Amino acid sequence: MTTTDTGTDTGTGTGTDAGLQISAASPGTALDYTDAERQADLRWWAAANYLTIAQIYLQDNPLLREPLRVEHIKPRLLGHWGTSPGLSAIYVLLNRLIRTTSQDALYITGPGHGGPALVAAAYLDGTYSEIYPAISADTAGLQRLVRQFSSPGGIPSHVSVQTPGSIHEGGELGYALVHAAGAAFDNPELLVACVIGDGEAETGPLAASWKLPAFLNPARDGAVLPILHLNGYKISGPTVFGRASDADIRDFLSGQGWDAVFVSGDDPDTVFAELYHAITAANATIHDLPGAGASRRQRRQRRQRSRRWRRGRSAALARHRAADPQGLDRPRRRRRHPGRRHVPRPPGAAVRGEGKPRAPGDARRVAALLPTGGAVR
Ligand SMILES: Cc1ncc(C[n+]2csc(CCOP(=O)(O)OP(=O)(O)O)c2C)c(N)n1
Ligand SMILES: [Mg+2]
Repeated sequence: MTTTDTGTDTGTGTGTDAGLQISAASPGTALDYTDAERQADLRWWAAANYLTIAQIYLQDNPLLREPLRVEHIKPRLLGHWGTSPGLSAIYVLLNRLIRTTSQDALYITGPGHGGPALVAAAYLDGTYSEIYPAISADTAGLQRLVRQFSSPGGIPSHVSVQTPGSIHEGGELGYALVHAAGAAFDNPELLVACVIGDGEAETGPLAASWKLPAFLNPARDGAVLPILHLNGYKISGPTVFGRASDADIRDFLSGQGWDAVFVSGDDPDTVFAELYHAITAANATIHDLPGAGASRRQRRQRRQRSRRWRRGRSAALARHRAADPQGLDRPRRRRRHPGRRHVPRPPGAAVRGEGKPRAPGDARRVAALLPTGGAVR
């Protein structure tokens, strides 16, 4: 569990304990992070931040090649800047972790209006232009990128189905952590890093999700790494965690089963170093939990298999995109047999067995077990 504050000191929350701290409660070994790597990451982050703010404010002159005029600014702004720099910082640090360790990872972002940060990241790594060739990597494409954001007929201010790689429509706060656990269950190879806004943390579903360690099994499930983005605000209003002391936050989270590590500061160079240290050490700690996953050899073999599968899938998608450059007509997936979908389950607690999840049983057999009329209470 890591908290980060890359913004200004709010005088509350992590701000009460000045400077950067890495909790001694994190025994995992952090990865090396050279000055050159950090400078490269900071340059990528600056570009992502520029693209993010350009999407929010600009409708023309996206590279500011001429002096800014009022007609370059969108007439109606939607979304806000608050969370995006933190999301982009974690994005680039996770990418470095993946490149260094081949760790399978999923990034879930909960805080409000973080969409432009993820779109900026996909544009910078080339995925956006690959899927939407009209949003090309030149000034004309950039112009379209900034115009489409939060405009009628364009894309929303949260992560949406149009965002490359997204698995769930955003917009409604509260479900980040429970989705992270859902992805990690029965997926022992996976690291799910999940950013939670301090505003989102006040929603009912998220407040209840802190209990997840009770349901995660290190031997069978992947690692869930929640990252509480404690910027002190929900849009413009103060947050409860933002007004709490570090000690109170630590006590609360530790009572739910999490081991809190605090990173705070307003100097990007230092925060990047400390945040990378915290994330990679936490990942190492989770992998070293007693009973965690399979042996290193088995893990490596599984990773290789999954990479081969992904390569095959990418090749199939590339063939499809070549035939359909607009990228709008996705390949249709074969539907499952209708009798196998939404099967009612008999009353009583479900027991998750060892090994792979299995398809639900035959609908008629399950129906026969139900009380008369087939109603499930
Ligand atoms: C369930 C729900 N309630 C309210 C909103 C409206 N809303 C959008 S962003 C936001 C603030 C979220 O705060 P935080 O997660 O801390 O993000 P930050 O403002 O720091 O970027 C709110 C209340 C929403 N999207 N979903
Ligand atoms: Mg916030």
